[in-house]
Amino acid sequence: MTLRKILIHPDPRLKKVAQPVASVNDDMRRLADDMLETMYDAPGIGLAAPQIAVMDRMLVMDCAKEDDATPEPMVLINPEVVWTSEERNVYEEGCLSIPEQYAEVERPAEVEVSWMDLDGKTRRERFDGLWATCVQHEIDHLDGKLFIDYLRPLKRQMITRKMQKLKREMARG
Ligand code: K1U
Ligand code: ZN
Repeated sequence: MTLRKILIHPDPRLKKVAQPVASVNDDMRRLADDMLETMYDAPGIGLAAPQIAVMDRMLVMDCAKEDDATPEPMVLINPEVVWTSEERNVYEEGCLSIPEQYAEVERPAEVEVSWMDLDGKTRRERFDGLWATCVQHEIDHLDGKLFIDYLRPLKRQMITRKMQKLKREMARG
């Protein structure tokens, strides 16, 4: 398994729509392992392939985040939201591609998602709570959308400027 570098906003690759995966093979399984390792190492509760510059529609997540919780890693290929609840939920979101910036985002409280698993089987499940927030945040990454795109333009600009400064500092070393 290999730790992959996470792209930091602003980066044109984070604004692109990822491509559907045709079939599951060993390369995809290795990519899933790398993504889970990268997510746990960050640490984070989700990661979408475009965040590591892979433009495939694949995401990983594990929202069982209590310290003593049993890990519940999930790998979703070609995920699609097939139902959303009327009820909405507000959660203070973060993003591994926008480090140390958090903001409240309102989304459907429950969603039903269909996807292909690593055995190539179609799965369908209803998510609520943090799992629902996380799966929507990750599917947005596959569509080139970031949580800051839900914010007022001024707040979004402020965060983008902070990230540009961070990237300049990181490049200087
Ligand atoms: O997609 C990402 O950038 C990962 C992101 C997922 C996410 C967080 C919050 C709401 C929706 C989606 C993160 O994992 S940010 C880090 C984080 O939330 C966290 C890290 C360690 C423990 C608990 C949470
Ligand atoms: Zn994110």
